[in-house]
Amino acid sequence: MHELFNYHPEVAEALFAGQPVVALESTVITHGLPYPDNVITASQMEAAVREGGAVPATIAVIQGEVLVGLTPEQLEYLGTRVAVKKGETAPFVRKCSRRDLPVAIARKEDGATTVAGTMILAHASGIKLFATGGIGGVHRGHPFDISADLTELGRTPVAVVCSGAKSILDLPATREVLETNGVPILGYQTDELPAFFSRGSGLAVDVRIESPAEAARIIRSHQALEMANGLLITVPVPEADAFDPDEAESAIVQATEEAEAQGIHGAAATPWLLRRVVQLTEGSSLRANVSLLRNNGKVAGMIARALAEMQTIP
Ligand code: PSU
Ligand code: MN
Repeated sequence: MHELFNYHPEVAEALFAGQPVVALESTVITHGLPYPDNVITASQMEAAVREGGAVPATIAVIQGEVLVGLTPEQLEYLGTRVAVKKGETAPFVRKCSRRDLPVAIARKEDGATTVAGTMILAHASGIKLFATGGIGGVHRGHPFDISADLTELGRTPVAVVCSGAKSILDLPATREVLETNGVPILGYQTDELPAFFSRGSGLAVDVRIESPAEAARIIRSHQALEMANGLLITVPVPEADAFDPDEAESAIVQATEEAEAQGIHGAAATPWLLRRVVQLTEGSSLRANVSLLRNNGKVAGMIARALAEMQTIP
């Protein structure tokens, strides 16, 4: 645990006792999903982590304070902040990747943590597992717009459970950067790297695993080697809730072209594209999004439990 962070009592107790804990990010709440679906989904994801056998710890910054584990009131508060600064009085939440965390904390702002930001705070707290929907990657047509998530995965030892990345990104390039950074891509009951809304991307994972115990064994040997990097565990969206790949692709192509025409890039690109894809698909992509978030929470909970069980065996 970190002495400067504020732990939810249940999370503090679990960490102290060596019980399984799964970190959850907050950018998906503030920048990834519309209100009130964001708050509802975040609490369903917490419930799914419990169902898997672990304690959920949603991570965020509120008024400059790092919170590890949120109360329902804090979740609602974050879910109703606006993501874009509109004037002095508008509630604003900073999207916090690695570079943003010191700024948000020093200025006592509200901050939502990305995959990179959440990995940093989870690791500082002794949390080994982290569940989310999709990671950032290399943007299509912008080979130098590489998400800090990929760099973080190369230098922070946390296992990230996700459904790959949205094809708003250049997935082959994203995969190459992960390889360069030494990040193994495990496919949970899949041979293919999932592409968020759809179960496959046509790209191979590095290794297929079948069970939470198998994932835990790989994390365990990664720990034994004292490697500094992270691991990626990719889980396809549940079959019944997958979103039609062609429909997803055409919305993504349109959104990407519009972003290009409007000159939207940098940190604003991902949130803008996510919002636009939801609008273009009239919310029908939302079902897949909610479903995979819950499922990933549950799988991460099961892996965290398997890992905690292994660690108690002498
Ligand atoms: N992809 C999604 N949903 C999300 C994000 C990515 O499908 O909510 C968020 C995550 O928090 C991720 C961040 O870490 O966007 C990546 O932003 P950037 O590309 O600016 O690094
Ligand atoms: Mn970027």
